Amino acid sequence: MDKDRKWGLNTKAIHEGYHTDPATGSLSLPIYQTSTFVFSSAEEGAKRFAGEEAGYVYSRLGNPTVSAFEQKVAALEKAESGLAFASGMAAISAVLLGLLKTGDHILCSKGLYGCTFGLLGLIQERFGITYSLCDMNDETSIVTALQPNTKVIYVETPINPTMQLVDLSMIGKIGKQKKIKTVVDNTFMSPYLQRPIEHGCDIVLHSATKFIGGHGDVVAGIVVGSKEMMETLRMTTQKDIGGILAPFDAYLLVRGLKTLGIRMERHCKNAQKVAEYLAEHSKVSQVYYPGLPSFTQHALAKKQMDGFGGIISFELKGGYEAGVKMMNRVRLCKRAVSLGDVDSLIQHPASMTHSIIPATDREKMGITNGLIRLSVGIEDFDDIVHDLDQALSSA
Ligand code: LCS
Repeated sequence: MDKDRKWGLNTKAIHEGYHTDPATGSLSLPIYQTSTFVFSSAEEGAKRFAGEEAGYVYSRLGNPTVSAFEQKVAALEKAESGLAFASGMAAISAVLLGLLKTGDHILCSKGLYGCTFGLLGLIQERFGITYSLCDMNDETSIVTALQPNTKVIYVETPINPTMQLVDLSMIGKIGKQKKIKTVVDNTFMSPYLQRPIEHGCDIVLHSATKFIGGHGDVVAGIVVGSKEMMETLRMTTQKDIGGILAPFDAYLLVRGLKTLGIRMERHCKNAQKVAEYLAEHSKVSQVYYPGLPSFTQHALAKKQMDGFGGIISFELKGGYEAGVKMMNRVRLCKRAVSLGDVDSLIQHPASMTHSIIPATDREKMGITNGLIRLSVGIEDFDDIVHDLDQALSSA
């Protein structure tokens, strides 16, 4: 590709990371389904192990199909380098264990995906790496919550499933001033809608299972950041814990990414209309969607997001019982966890994705028993609303 040109995100999503196999001319990325790579001589093998010569060695340390995926996401996020993992949780644990040691502290956004919360509890109990949650509404609340041993600020924005936002420029600035690494879980937005590195944050990660893959057929994670940080993680927590991505899964993700732009535009368009429909519905008491002017952080959403995404959370006037009835009546929307698929998915955070979090902590995060999360797919809008309408009539 023309190195001097600043390619657009859609072009990068299609072309970055792989440019026609010179040996065969294959347009599509080859799946290098191999565990190991043959050295042309003993000396070459020794040089590769010593890091004196570039080249593949063993698929836990790098694989060409996986590298193509890593490069594509790094380019989309405007990062120097990327590292792929077997799941979003493998990515998060590799980052936290790679950056922190016993005695360090992590300052987190007020809400987090349930298993991230579970991981934080585990590393606190077993390894003495402590954490605390902070609403992060303004600079003072963050600076006050920092501890002398805070080494990482870790945020989701929007937060799963409450949809609350964190100001990325604000945490990027605080991180730089205080020399604390800022880590952003960008799963809900995808690099098409939000690029935290542009706001001064250090590391961005995703559950690539979601919008990046987009088709509900792969579980994966990706981390991007500076070349130096990614090399450190590659040679420590990725190499020695080993939660690597399989070549076939990397192929599916590269394929999924080619349509990221058009998928995200459609997710945003559908979700905006569904959020407006729900906000007007007589049985709905609250709708949390950053694209609604009534959303408390709508101005921040417009500032840092290029679109409002595909996820909506809402509460019904009839609370939990009404929610169960509604969820049992959907026909087109699927009752399933995960999000960001082309299919619309509906789930109940308190009893499903966030059930690992004790009820009192869940309530502090704003995850009520009546909250329902809808990942709006790219089906025809009229069909989604038809399904929600008939399901809500029972609630
Ligand atoms: N980060 C966020 C924001 C997530 O939503 C998830 C999974 C993860 C990390 C972990 O990624 P995984 O290991 O599953 O690839 N979220 C899920 C959810 O909300 N429903 O099912 C999984």
